Amino acid sequence: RMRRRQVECRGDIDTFTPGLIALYESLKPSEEHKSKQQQLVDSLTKSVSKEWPNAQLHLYGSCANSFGTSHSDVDVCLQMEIGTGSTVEILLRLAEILRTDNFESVEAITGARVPIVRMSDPGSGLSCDICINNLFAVANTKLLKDYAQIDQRLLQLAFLVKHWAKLRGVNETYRGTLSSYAYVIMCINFLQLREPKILPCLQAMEQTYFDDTECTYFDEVHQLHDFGAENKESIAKLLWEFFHYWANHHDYRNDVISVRLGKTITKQEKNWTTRIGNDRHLMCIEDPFETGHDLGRVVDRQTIRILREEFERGAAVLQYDHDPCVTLFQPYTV
Ligand code: 3AT
Ligand code: MG
Repeated sequence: RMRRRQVECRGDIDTFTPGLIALYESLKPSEEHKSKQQQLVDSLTKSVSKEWPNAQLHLYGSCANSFGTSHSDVDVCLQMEIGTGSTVEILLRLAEILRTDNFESVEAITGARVPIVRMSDPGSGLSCDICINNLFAVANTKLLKDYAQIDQRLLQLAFLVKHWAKLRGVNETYRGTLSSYAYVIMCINFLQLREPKILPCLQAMEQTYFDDTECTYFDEVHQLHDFGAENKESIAKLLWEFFHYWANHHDYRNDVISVRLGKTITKQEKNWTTRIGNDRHLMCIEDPFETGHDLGRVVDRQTIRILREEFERGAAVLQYDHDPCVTLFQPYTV
């Protein structure tokens, strides 16, 4: 197993907490942004219900999981009976309708793992991804939202990590780095593993079934609002620990992080030891519901190096820089 480097955090780390909290506050979406989202949802609902009156429209992703910023797009899932047609046919028809209704840059992306229509709404200026019957996405959205209600340090940490990832250019799945969703999952698992724990493992707790799928878990999170109270770590300390974990502690060769189990498990247990097709399993992040799905599947030999260098940089900046709240988020330039 990997050599574990023992490093102590700098003594004055907590002095950076107010700056980080202020940054987090500035990233939260404004009321104006929320009303623009609603505007988009309203005009989309109008377009969709003309053709498919029984379709239900669900918001998923960061506009509904509480991890959204003012820069986040709107993710929509249409739930409908598709009868004999295929999802792709529906998406192509949807693209046609949206063009007729004057949405802009309408594009059907049908070759992706999750086929979508992407468009932008001139009314609100927002862009939007629409998928069909992707109930896993709706379920994982609720899971993230429920975790966020247990301890406010999750939202703070995840906003900062997402912001860092965007500015440092490591939030681009099409280039082999990680999705926003993967970063939030990494934050949840990290807080499940603190001592004392800051988050529980909702999927391992006794549950009252709120649906009949495998996507159920203990969701009465109002009972858990003081769960992490015994742990007094500040957000600056946690952010440093997060980078330090991914830079120096995580066992990339053997381990898989699992929010479902609230711990790390081995690649062996998941049969993720070798490359299968395009899934290289170099950095393994288990999806909480689609457990055969590795959220790090896009990471390759080159991008894993880039990611690890960025984690190291993050830890070093928080450890040694005199103004880490600025330096950490300096945009990456070549
Ligand atoms: P942004 O604020 O838009 O960056 P987000 O939370 O909307 O963040 P994404 O746009 O990456 O995140 O993804 C939108 C949602 O799609 C989040 C999650 O419910 C679902 N999702 C994304 N990637 C995956 C994945 N690899 N596996 C399963 N669900 C995913
Ligand atoms: Mg999104």
